[in-house]
Amino acid sequence: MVTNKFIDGWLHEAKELLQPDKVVFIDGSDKQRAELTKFAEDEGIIHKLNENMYENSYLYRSNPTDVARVEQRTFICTRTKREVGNTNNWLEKDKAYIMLKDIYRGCMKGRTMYVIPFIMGPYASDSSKCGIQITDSVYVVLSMCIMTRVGDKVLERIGGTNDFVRCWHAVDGCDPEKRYICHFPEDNTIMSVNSEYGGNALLGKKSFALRIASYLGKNEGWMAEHMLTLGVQKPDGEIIYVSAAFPSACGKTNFAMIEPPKQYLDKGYKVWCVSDDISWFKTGEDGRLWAINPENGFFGVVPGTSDKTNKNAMASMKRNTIFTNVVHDVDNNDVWWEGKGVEPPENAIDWQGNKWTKGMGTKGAHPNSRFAAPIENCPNISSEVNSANGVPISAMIFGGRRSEAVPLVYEAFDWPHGVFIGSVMASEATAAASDQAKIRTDPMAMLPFCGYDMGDYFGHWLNMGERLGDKAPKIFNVNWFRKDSEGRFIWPGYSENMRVLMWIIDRCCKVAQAKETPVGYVPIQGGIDTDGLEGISEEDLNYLLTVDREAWKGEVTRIEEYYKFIGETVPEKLTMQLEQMKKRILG
Ligand code: SAT
Ligand code: MN
Repeated sequence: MVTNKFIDGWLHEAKELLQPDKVVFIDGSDKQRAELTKFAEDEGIIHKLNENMYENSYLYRSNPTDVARVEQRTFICTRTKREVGNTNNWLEKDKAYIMLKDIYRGCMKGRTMYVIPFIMGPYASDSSKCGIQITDSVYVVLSMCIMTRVGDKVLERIGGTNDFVRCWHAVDGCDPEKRYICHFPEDNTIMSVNSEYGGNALLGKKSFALRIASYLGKNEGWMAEHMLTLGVQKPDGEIIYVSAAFPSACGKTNFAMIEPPKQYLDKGYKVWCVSDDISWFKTGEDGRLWAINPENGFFGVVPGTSDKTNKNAMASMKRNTIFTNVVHDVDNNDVWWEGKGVEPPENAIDWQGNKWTKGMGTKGAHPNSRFAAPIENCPNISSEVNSANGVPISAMIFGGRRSEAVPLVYEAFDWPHGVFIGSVMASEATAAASDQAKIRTDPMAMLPFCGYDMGDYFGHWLNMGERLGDKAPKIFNVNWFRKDSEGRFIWPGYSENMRVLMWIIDRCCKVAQAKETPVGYVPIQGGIDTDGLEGISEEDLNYLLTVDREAWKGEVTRIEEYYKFIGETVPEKLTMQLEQMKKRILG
């Protein structure tokens, strides 16, 4: 094994503090993974499911207090608050180290410390970055083995350098009062304690690939975004790639794996999934923006996933998958969840481990129950997912859950206007975080994930656009969630979102027309292909594409307040965008 004084020194410090009985290095071999899986099964930590339904797949039930990200307890720790701004929780970094070390002290006594070397991004890519996570949770080890590329090969890549993120993780009784997710961007360090939930504990994911990486990206001239990436292959074989940012639990995984409606398939269209949650972008030699997926697996919301809503996700969870907090169908040793599209089992255990029937009126699966599945399981995974350069991006799409005001789709006038649109996007609350307001502004879907000041982050987006010039992707906004006066969703969503995606692709290829509105360009009448689309009238569609000036006056107020909240770092170019929009709306 490679010797590295930085790794040795850090692990020595960790052992002294955590005092584990035993240290186990995760080498990335199938043999070791099978042994750890067996161990977890024997200990009753995970439960093996019916092999005929889910091959080598397991059910895990979390501590009932530990089911989502905890934004109130997530901190960026720096010297001064200026670096993190008003949208992040801040702790002075020396004080944070002292507090965390007090919690960590001796917490692995009598147990094993696992050491997981992992890489975010393909081995072949220069853009990829390495980390090492220590943890005492075998569930976290097995989940990391799905979500990231792990093992000895990563240590070889790190070589003798200090170029790795130090990821501390421990579960010391899972006490919610002592739960902290802390990031030290200046020190390439993450410290997480007392949660095993994905976004809090699989530190390659939100903590590294977004919070630390966004900070590195700003300093190094690239971008880490909460975005899916997909490619639409046209009948002539050309593939156009787009990326899209939606807040957690707003359908990124469904959109990334979208199954086009039949008539598109018949014509020869295909969609390829590159990433369902996070994309890293850098400018390529051709001057365009290129994306890689830093992850190696999916950590998707389970409820609502069915063959109808996301066939590819259903196929992705068929093997080597860990389900967390879903219903156990005891007779069939199967799993079930609300929205699976089949009747619930008679003999069932709910996500908290209690006997459960539908008639009880409670949810059987937790609304934020999840599946962790290897990316290679996905039937429409892109052949570029392991490539060194990634894929060139033609469009970036923002979106959220908005029952009012926001049109089905609109296009920014140019890059700065697109950055403005992203900077003020908002969404209604979901179950992905436990402490959300009803509707919140969530810039670029990065509110919980940006590792530094939000105004500086907007500035970085503007700078990237300047660098890209006329090669910059076009920017769009979508909203699948507008409701009618009776509170019903108007747009059918899921597969049918392909129709909106095609308008976006056609705009990128300069073959679709648009008309100008105060908020951006929208499709002209007949611009969205409705061939074969049922249950939606032309009137509905017109309504979905209208800009309601009255409602947008409210948006202007919300945006003004939000920019005030971010403070002085909001770039002047964006306050100018706001003024211009205000004029267009107020007339
Ligand atoms: O919990 S995760 O952060 O991994 C999923 C999400 O909330 O986006
Ligand atoms: Mn996410």
